[in-house]
Amino acid sequence: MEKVIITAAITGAATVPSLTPYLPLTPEQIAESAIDAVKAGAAIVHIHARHPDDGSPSARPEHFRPILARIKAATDAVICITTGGSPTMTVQERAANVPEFKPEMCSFNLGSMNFALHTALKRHSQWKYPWEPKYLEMSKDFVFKNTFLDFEHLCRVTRENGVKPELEVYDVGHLYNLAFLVQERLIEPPLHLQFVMGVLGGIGTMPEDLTFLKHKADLLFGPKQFTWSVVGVGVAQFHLGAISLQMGGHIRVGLEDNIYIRKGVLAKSNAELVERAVRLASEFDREPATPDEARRILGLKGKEKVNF
Ligand code: KMH
Ligand code: ZN
Repeated sequence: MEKVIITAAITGAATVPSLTPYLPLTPEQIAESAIDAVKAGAAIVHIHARHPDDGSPSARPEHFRPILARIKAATDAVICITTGGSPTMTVQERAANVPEFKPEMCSFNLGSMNFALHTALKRHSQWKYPWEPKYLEMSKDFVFKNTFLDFEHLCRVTRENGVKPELEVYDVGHLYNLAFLVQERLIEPPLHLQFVMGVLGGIGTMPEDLTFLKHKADLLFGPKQFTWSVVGVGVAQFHLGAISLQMGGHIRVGLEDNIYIRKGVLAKSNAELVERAVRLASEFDREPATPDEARRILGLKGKEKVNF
């Protein structure tokens, strides 16, 4: 079977600092965690930025640049910058880092949806930063906006800057949104799909949820027109990763989406999560792809063509 591309999602915007002491927050911590994740076998690192003073999510280029430069200097990894940002950002703010940094990849969220994080308030009551409980509570009435006008903007900036989208699919309707973008020639195959499973507001984490999404993608695009990866949110991350590995898919792990190395045990780093993914892959006779093998599989432009 083809090599498996392991993506490490380093810090994200959904995991708030008080949920785990191991979440990288400062630019230095985020960069070093990504470098260690690459050493452990990740070919792609998926990067969000945070305000250095309180760890709150940030879309500001000055918070991204030191992270990107450090990872590029220390590794050959493919860098995927988020355009999802956080619930407190406009779509323009979120997408502005694409023309700014011209990364090899960026995320591309394929539909508006509820993106509820407030359940964490039931499990936690001590907060390091005052923004955390407010942020979680606000998510109960938050719609993660990704309209067809937003898609047109993101299609344009990714095409103009040679950026390959990681197409975030949270539910089956998002595949139909994508089919429309392909039909309108706003986005060109080959596509790279990221099945994001387990967000409260999106599809669940049952095995049949995954096989259903993959089957729908096969019907809508044809199996040769896309590569695909799976990120399970929470403890399902490795259950769904195991199914993906058996089906020829790729896998995304990381503290952005899952703070546990196994049920009830906090992961101490992104590298630890990547190491488990590498072990799991070997059980299904799949080797981790190197960054350059990932570039070949995904058709990426190369790290010398980025703007950082
Ligand atoms: N953390 C995932 C649930 C993005 O960054 O644009 C969503 C995500 C999307 O990674
Ligand atoms: Zn993300």
